[in-house]
Amino acid sequence: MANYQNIFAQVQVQGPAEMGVVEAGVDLKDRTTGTGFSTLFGWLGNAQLGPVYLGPYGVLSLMSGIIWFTMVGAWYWYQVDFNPAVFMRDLFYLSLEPPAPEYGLSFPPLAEGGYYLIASFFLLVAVMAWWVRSWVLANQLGMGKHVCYAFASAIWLFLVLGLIRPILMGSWSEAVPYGVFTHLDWTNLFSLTYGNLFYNPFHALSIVFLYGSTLLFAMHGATILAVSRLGGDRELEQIYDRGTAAERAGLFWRWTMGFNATMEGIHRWAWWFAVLTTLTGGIGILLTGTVVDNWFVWAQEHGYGAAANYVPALTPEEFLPYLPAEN
Ligand code: 07D
Ligand code: 07D
Repeated sequence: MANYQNIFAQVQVQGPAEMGVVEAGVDLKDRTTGTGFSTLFGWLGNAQLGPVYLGPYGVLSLMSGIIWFTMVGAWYWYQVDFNPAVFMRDLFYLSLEPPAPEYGLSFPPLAEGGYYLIASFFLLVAVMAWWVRSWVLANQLGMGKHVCYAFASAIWLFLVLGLIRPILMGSWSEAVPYGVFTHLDWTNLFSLTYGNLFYNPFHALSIVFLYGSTLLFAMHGATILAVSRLGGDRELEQIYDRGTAAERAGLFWRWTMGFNATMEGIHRWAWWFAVLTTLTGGIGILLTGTVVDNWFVWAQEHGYGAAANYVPALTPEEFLPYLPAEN
């Protein structure tokens, strides 16, 4: 049995709550007092819940986020005339929309986008405060800032979509609406308006890294699970022993494709792929409408894509016999 202690077959040992390192720099007054244990959480990760270090930025972020969420929800209620049945039925279709183009970057009346701008302000504060928090907590634990920088890359795309690009375009109307399906409509319309985003090479790069992230995650996750029966998930022993699960994991890939990442390097691969998804994505969105108005035309001019030099497999004459006969 001991050989098979992996994510699916775990022995959950439970002792007193583990309160974590509290060396200099860790502010204990930010720490919540309560801890709990959950067998369900234990199956998914660590069974212990809490304590959490909230701190001023955590409180600011949560409060701001809740205000944004409640403002959006209240607007939805208003949209359905406070009818709970319609609210539930139409939840995914309801939307808080940005101001109309004629308002530019000015502050419109509340019901015509002013309310949207106020809600957006709270969302911005919530996301930024959460980012600061990721910095503060890493500092307290004496860690590098890799999580902060990775999150900053996501925030870069978020800021391009909702703040930087609308300002460059001179209109809040460019921002993304707050609705489940309406933000899909926005995404679709954005692509249509600017000549199909497939011809934006930065969209392509973003897709490369998004797909690449899933591949790397699958490879890494699968590899570690595959050697967990040899203790591969116990990282410490893996560092100083020969013939370990980690070494076999590396050898598996060297034997399979001639190259293997290192225990450290695989996490750099993962970090860069994830970060580059939103980094290149943000560049692509920033260029759209500001530098490039139509990506299809751009692609034609730059030989990106086949249509300009497209040689059909059949000439029209050759194609004629295949057309349905006229009655
Ligand atoms: C699994 C981590 C947990 C996060 C979750 C999201 C909210 C919003 C509030 C309705 C992977 C929590 C959601 C708090 C609720 C209101 C007012 C992360 C995980 C579970 N999108 N998008 C979704 C956001 C953009 C696109 C789902 C946010 C761009 C497509 C969810 C942003 C474009 C599809 C969602 C954002 C775009 C989605 C699931 C911000 C181009 C889908 C997200 C702030 C990038 C999918 C119905 C998920 C879907 C989906 C949230 C931005 C495109 C509602 C918060 C403008 C094509 N998006 N999105 O699991 O099912 O992420 O849509 O930038 O197919 Mg989106
Ligand atoms: C949105 C980063 C910001 C999010 C933050 C999170 C909260 C909630 C609450 C946890 C996601 C804030 C969180 C507030 C917290 C809780 C409870 C990351 C975000 C800070 N596309 N497309 C991409 C594909 C098409 C379009 C990226 C594929 C069409 C637009 C990605 C296809 C059209 C935009 C991607 C495809 C179109 C994108 C997003 C295929 C529509 C963007 C990467 C196979 C008809 C975005 C450059 C990401 C972008 C984007 C994939 C097709 C439009 C790689 C696979 C042609 C407008 N598309 N797309 O990580 O960057 O997003 O483009 O067809 O803006 Mg696309």
